[in-house]
Amino acid sequence: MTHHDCAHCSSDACATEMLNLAEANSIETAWHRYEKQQPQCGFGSAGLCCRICLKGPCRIDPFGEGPKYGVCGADRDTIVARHLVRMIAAGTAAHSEHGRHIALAMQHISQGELHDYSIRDEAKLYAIAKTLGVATEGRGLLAIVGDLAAITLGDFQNQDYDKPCAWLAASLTPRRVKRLGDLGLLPHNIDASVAQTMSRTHVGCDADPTNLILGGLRVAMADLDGSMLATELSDALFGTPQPVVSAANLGVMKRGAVNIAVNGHNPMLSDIICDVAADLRDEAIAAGAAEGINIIGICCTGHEVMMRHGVPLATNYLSQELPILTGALEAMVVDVQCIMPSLPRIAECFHTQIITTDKHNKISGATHVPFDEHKAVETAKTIIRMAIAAFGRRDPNRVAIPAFKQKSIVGFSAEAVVAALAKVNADDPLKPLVDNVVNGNIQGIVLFVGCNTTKVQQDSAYVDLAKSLAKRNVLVLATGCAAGAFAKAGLMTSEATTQYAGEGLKGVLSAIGTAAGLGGPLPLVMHMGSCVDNSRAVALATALANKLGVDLSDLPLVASAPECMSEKALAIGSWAVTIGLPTHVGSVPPVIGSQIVTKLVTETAKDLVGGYFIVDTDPKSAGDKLYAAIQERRAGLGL
Ligand code: XCC
Repeated sequence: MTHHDCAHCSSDACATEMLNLAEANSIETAWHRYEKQQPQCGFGSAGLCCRICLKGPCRIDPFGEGPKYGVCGADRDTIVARHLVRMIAAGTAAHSEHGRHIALAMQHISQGELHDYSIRDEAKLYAIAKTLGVATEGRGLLAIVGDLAAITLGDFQNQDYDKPCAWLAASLTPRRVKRLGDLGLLPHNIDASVAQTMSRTHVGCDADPTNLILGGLRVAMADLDGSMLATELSDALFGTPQPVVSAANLGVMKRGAVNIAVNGHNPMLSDIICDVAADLRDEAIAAGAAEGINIIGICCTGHEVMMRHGVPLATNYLSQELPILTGALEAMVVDVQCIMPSLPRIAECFHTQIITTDKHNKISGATHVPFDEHKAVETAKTIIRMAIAAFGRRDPNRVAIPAFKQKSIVGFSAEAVVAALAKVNADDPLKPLVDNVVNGNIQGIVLFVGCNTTKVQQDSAYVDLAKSLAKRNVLVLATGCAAGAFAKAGLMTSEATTQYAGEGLKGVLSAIGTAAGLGGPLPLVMHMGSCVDNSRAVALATALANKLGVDLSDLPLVASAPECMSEKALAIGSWAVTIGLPTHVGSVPPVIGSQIVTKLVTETAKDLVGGYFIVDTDPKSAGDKLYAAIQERRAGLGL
């Protein structure tokens, strides 16, 4: 194996420590594999390699000297646009499949099945019913659950093309619903939007890049719909997050415990594992683990249980292989999305069990324990007992848990933010936020989303950008692996606010944090949850826009995905643009092979929907551009 400068790979101290260990033991990680992939294909990077039919692959010469058309006649613009919108559709399918799973669970609960689940947050259920126009007066809980499930599943089934998805229509600002409706950008059906995107990008169909990109924005809105319904219904099922003190980074693992990581996205299993772990504590102790069972999170399912149970976060996407290298991980339980197929290969060198659970997703080398929500507790117990058995095979001499972890205050759902603001002004909770935006103590709001990529030093772009914007009094929100980066870097603390926030922002976060009884300022970065939970930020922004009587595209609100990697991140970025946000991406999507597509998403979109992409790999100049976009929005509001 080639030698790495491990500090260059990641800005996370634990990751660097584990990467040095990987080097010493010749264990290959994502960073090693990335190096072996160099140089990566220039045609693919520019989006100019078309693999849609078997006459291909066709390549368009980026410099205009070689072929200009694929065998079918598709030009560079069509090729780039088709592949981009297919990626957005895949992202939409992923988020929405997660949403469907939750919606079906609600339906089954309403039918008296799924005895291991209940509606833990009735207040949230009633709030959703109000939003979706479901009657509650004098009705039983299960009847309401059934109606909500039916309306939600309608978003996967409606065949009336002109009737927009119910969740979007009920949740966005009236102006946004009208604007996107007029443009034909409000999807009628999540599944149909994905299928139609696949259909129109089949060989010989849509060959107009502008039309294709508009289709991409439409299917991206279906991603937002799927995310919204997944988040909101999960809250009803498992509880709406409230601020809780937790911890992040590999130092959360315990030498004396059976360590079980939950990795993936869907809370249907991970939430039950958290509940059941307490019941099996004595079995773990009997097996020699004096500290019992320690559940830790990775990626978005980690955020789901961190936000609701305070479960500590071990790490985020790019470093998901590294907890195994501590020699103290008994099991990693995975479900869907962003799970590295390399995990079983690394686990082979240790005693760790990699357990796949989703009925559609298996990984060779892993043990498959199919998850059935009808037997959720039973499945969770089986998995935990496998981990307890693995503890007996742990080699104590190989245990090397990094000593480092950071305190993290998490759990800022839109409801939790409003509740904190209500401590300042009970009659009009949003007023303190509006007043401080107007008087400039808060210049604007940035939502950090997305992943890690080997193309950026892990977490560094997030940390640099957040510090630079917070210093300029921009309120920072985060979800997904962005939130993981901030938690590990210690930016979800009151101390970080004191250290890094500009004076105006610091004053506001201190006043609210103190009034809300947090014993100090609100954290510098507010953790809003997993990637589907980006809809929480949309809910908060929509409430703000409605209060001001403006549209989302008028707010000094921007989004940034400086280390984005997945197709889901492209879907999120695309709906962020479509709802009107200037949206930064820091790893370049495969679009630069087409000037037309690049111009469409970075410039023309602004006239059409108000939002647009800012592509910039340099956090410093990206921060300046995001800040300038915030100032432009402030000027538009007369601020
Ligand atoms: Fe996946 Fe959600 Fe990206 Fe992280 S941020 S790498 S999509 S786990 Ni969602």
